Amino acid sequence: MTDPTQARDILTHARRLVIFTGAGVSADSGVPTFRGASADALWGKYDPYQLASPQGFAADPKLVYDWYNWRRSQLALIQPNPAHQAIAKLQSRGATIITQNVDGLHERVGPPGATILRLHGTIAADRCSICDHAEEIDLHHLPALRPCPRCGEYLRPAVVWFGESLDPDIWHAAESACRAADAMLIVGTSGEVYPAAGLVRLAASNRAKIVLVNLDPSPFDDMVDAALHGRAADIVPQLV
Ligand code: BJW
Ligand code: ZN
Repeated sequence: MTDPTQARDILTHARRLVIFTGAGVSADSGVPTFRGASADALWGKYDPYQLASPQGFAADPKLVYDWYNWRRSQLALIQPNPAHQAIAKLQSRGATIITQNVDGLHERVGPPGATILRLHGTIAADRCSICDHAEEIDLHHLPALRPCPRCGEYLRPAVVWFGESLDPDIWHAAESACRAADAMLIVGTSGEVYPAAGLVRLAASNRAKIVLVNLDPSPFDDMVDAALHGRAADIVPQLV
């Protein structure tokens, strides 16, 4: 980790702080990331287009649904880590959280009722692609693949897969927050997935100061004001 003084300074003086998180913020809770050097990284072991695309679900709905249930069963056992807790402190001081994560860990520690802009949906619900019927999922009592009670299509996890559009209201709220931000804290994202990764450039082009916390090098390293490489659960609490 390089000197955190400048990063702390940026966060202390921010008036409109946006926190942009990815899978790395949950890695210290035991949630596998998608990419990165870890041997557990999901896309190192599984094919993203088979398991996280509408075409993959159409080809083998049970395979995809069971894979999501496996991830749900992992999530039922894990807890938020000190990075989520530190981020929640910033949130209670007015920061906006934009997350790519579907794991719900920010919500578990954040101030009750606080808004979190979940760009890629939630794993704790199913929805119907045809009629939009949605059902919450209890992570401790997982249902099997089943048809939509309204239209008969298979219900699928309420996440955003490759080739699918993000919820336009959430996306526009995220863009507005980034345009208005005077500082951004990025935690634990490879910055490879769009349009989410474009939010960093949007904030930077509106002159926000940017602090990055990530284990591995990322495409944002050269455009940020302070880059701290290491584990989120170690570094983020030191900045807050
Ligand atoms: C730590 C740490 C520790 C580890 N502490 N740090 C070119 C070709 C083809 C397609 C495209 C293209 N350009 C753009 C696209 C479209 C595509 C895309 O971006 N593809 C790229 C991969 C090339 N995007 C989309 O399809 C999006 N929709 C869209 O664009 O709609 C318009 C459109 C329609 C049709 C055609 C084209 C465009 C939707 C993207 C949906 C992403 N979905 C997933 C799965 C969600 C459900 C689920 O969870 O299963 O979302 S993929 C996966 O990646 C997940 C994540 O939210 C997302 C981002 O990952 P994230 O969070 O950055 O995690 P990692 O694992 O990548 O990185 C973790 C980082 O943490 C690493 O850097 C580590 O170093 C670090 N780390 N431990 C701190 N302890
Ligand atoms: Zn339906």
